[in-house]
This record gives sequence, structure tokens and C-alpha cells, in this order.
Amino acid sequence: MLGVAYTITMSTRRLSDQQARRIQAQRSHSGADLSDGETGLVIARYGKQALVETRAGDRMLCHLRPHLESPVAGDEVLWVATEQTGRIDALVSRRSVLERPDGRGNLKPVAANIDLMLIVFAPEPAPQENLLDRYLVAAHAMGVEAMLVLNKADLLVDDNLPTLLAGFEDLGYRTITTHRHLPDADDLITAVSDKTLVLVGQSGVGKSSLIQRMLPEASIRVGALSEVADKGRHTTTTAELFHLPGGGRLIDSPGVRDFGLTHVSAEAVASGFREFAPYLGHCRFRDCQHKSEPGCALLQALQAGNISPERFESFQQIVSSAVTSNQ
Ligand SMILES: Nc1nc2c(ncn2[C@@H]2O[C@H](COP(=O)(O)OP(=O)(O)O)[C@@H](O)[C@H]2O)c(=O)[nH]1
Ligand SMILES: [Mg+2]
Ligand SMILES: [Zn+2]
Repeated sequence: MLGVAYTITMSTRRLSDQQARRIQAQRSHSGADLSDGETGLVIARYGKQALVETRAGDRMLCHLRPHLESPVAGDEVLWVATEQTGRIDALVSRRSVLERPDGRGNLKPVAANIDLMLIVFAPEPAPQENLLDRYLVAAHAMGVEAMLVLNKADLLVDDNLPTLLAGFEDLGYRTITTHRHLPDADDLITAVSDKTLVLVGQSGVGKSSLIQRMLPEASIRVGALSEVADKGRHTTTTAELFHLPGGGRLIDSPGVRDFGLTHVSAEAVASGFREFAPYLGHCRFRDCQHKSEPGCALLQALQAGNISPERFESFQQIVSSAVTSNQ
């Protein structure tokens, strides 16, 4: 068992009947015996092992039962003690999951049971083209709320990024501007409340630093990574969960150079652009590609100034890149 220098209060929430049935189904499916396991929360995943927080607040590095669906930070699992450590036997059904294609284009879960996606960007490194829109589409496809954070605002040199952020605010998204020299991160902590939040964004935009600012005690700032696999390194290599005193949970995710959306259909991309909603389904042709078709409701909205040219171009680029990489 791993020693932890701090105590964690975790709700001893009982499984709902429905959850229990799902676990039962998955156990039978994976051929596991039906001996009693205990529920736990996955803090981080390392290859064939996962760091599990027990109901008592201890942390155990558990092995995974073969053929088990891959548990990730935020997952609720059933685990049993073994002679040495523990073993995860079953995964409780997720209410949401953030997935990302691996190098070979296969979708891999990154974080589970998320309520809120915090999309972080900064002056340095400057946002990649379309990345924020791609995250917004992903959040919509996952069914989670998205919030935009302009971080490292002490490095701002012009109005470009504040204007970009204001554009998202006009679309109805919650937004926050912050940097590490501000006294506290109360506005963010309030936004998190008791929800589970995942921070996403390019490597270097300050996601890990932002989490450190939100955590209260110096002692709690020691991440699971430094306890286990990543000694001496500060780069986030796997998603990792942190508790806030108010019951909220923060999941730090590794930075992405490219956040592919190849698994999302053109329709799902369109519905991820929330200001398109009044026009979708109103084109003359049912299979309208919104490129140059006569009677295209989106193109009309663009011409009327109801959709911004930047967002429309971003939409076209996301759809065409998804189509190209599917071929
Ligand atoms: N100027 C400035 N630098 C910051 C701020 N927050 C983080 N950094 C720096 O940005 C770099 C990347 O931070 P990190 O938290 O590791 O980013 P992550 O890759 O998104 O997790 C580090 O060198 C931090 O010291 C900030 O508010 N202002
Ligand atoms: Mg990081
Ligand atoms: Zn159209």
C-alpha cells in the first residue's frame, strides 16, 4: 500500500441498484467470481496498473484483471485485496468519458465521470488553430459542460486572446481569465463546486500550475505521479485526479499536440457549434455539406452575420480533416 501524507474524505456513497446490476453483468462477462469487492476511485492509471483510492481514503496500486475495460482517472471500480496489493475486478459504468485517439487512431479513454471540461489556453504557447473549437465539439459529444480559461494572462501583449475569449462568452460559455500571480483561484473553485472537472489544453498552457493554485494544503500538492511512477519529473504523462475540500475533483490531463476528432460525425461536429443550432435541419438538401449548396441555411446565416466567419471556417476545417483522416 502506498503511504499518503494526507487524509482524504470521500463519500461512502452506496452503489445504486442500477450500478450494482451493471457491475454484476460485467463481472459475469469477464468471468470473475462474485466474491465481494469494495468500491474505489481511480486516481491515475499506469500501464497495467491503476492507483485506487479506497473508501477509507488509502491508496493502493492495483493490478487489472485481464480483459477488463481500461480504467482511467475518475473511474469507479470494484477491487479486491490480494496478498501483495490489490486487483481491480470490475468497472462501474461511466456517466461520461473523455477519449482520445492513440498513435494508431484507436480511441483510448483518458478520464471518466466528468461533469465539466475546463479548456485552458494561454498566450504562450499560442493556441493551435481550431483547437478550442475541437475541444468544444468534444465536450458537446461527451455531454459535459465546457468552460474556457485564458491562463497566463500576465503574458498578454495584445487584445487577440481576450477578444477570442469574449467571442466564446458571447456564445454563452462561461469564461475565466487568470494567471499565477493572482492571489487565489476562488472564481475557479466556485465554478467547480462539487463537480468533477477535467482540464484540457496544449502542453505548457499551465494546467498543472492551475491545479496547484486550486489545492489548499502544501501537503496535498504532492501528486500521485511523484508517489508512484514519475519520480522527479513534472511533465504530466497520465491523467491524474485531485480532491478539492468542497467535494470537487480535478483531473489533470496530459497535454495534447493534436486533438483528433476523427471519431465524430459531421453532424456531431455541427451540433458542437452551439450557435448553428437554429439553422441545422433547415437547409434545402437533407445531406447539405454547407459548402456552396443553394438554400443552405448555415451559409445564409453566415451572410446575414449571425455566424462568425472564423467559427464557420473552423467548422469547415474540422469536418474536412475528419473526413480526410477517415479515408
Ligand atoms: N507567466 C506565467 N507562466 C506560467 C503561469 N502558469 C504556469 N506558468 C508556466 O508555464 C509552464 C507550463 O506550466 P504547466 O503547469 O506545467 O503547464 P501544463 O503543461 O499545461 O500542465 C511552466 O514553466 C510554468 O511555470 C502563469 O500564470 N504565468
Ligand atoms: Mg501538466
Ligand atoms: Zn447547409
